[in-house]
Amino acid sequence: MSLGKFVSFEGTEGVGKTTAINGLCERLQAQGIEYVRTREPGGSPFAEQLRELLLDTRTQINDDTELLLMFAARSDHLAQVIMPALSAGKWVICDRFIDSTVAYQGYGRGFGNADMLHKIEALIAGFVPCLPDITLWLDLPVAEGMQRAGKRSVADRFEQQQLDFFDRVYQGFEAQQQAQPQRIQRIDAQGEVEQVADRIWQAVSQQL
Ligand code: T5A
Repeated sequence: MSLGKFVSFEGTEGVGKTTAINGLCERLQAQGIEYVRTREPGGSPFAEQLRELLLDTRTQINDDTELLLMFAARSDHLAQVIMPALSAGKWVICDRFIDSTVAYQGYGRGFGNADMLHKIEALIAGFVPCLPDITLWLDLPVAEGMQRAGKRSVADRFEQQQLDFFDRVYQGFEAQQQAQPQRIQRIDAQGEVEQVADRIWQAVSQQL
């Protein structure tokens, strides 16, 4: 059985993941590569229900509950969508995955102390045996991403956080990239859409 490739996109708010994924999907299609495009939190019917709750500004939950709901959504998404697609030889292009949990819940929510991060890592190892083959971290200054995102959307529960929260999230992505440079490739997300798309294609086409 030939497995497809698992590609995830990461970054702080509004860095251009959706736009970059559009570009990658066009190129995969041109190469005749079958893929499934998905996202987190969400991606399966049940996980999409959890996404609505997680992003809803009226939701009042503590940080532990938020973390567990992220894992619950991921567990269903993996079982219902990601694993079946990879097993069928399709590529999976996922907007956010495990690195967002470490960055947002681990660093952003302040679970950043070694003890708590260790517990998060243990959860990751236990619940998510499936890591992406390649992760593209779109690196853009936090303020620039916020400006891009702010142009077109109403703030969700995460986007309502203060700037220092997103600074910590950024540090989380940076630390993970440094710790796992083979899997997590840093992509400069500044510049024109086409320039960013070319950088991504250069990284992804090495997997072909
Ligand atoms: N979360 C998620 C956790 O806390 N823990 C977890 O474990 C997971 C999985 C999900 C939220 O959940 C949190 C993180 C998030 O807060 P999301 O839908 O992924 O939410 O949220 P965002 O990252 O905010 O996604 P956005 O859709 O808002 O942003 P994108 O997809 O990064 O950016 P995109 O492509 O929509 O672009 C934003 C704007 O910039 C323009 C686009 O046209 C658009 O207007 N743009 C550019 N402009 C200039 N130059 C470029 N190169 C541009 N590229 C795009």
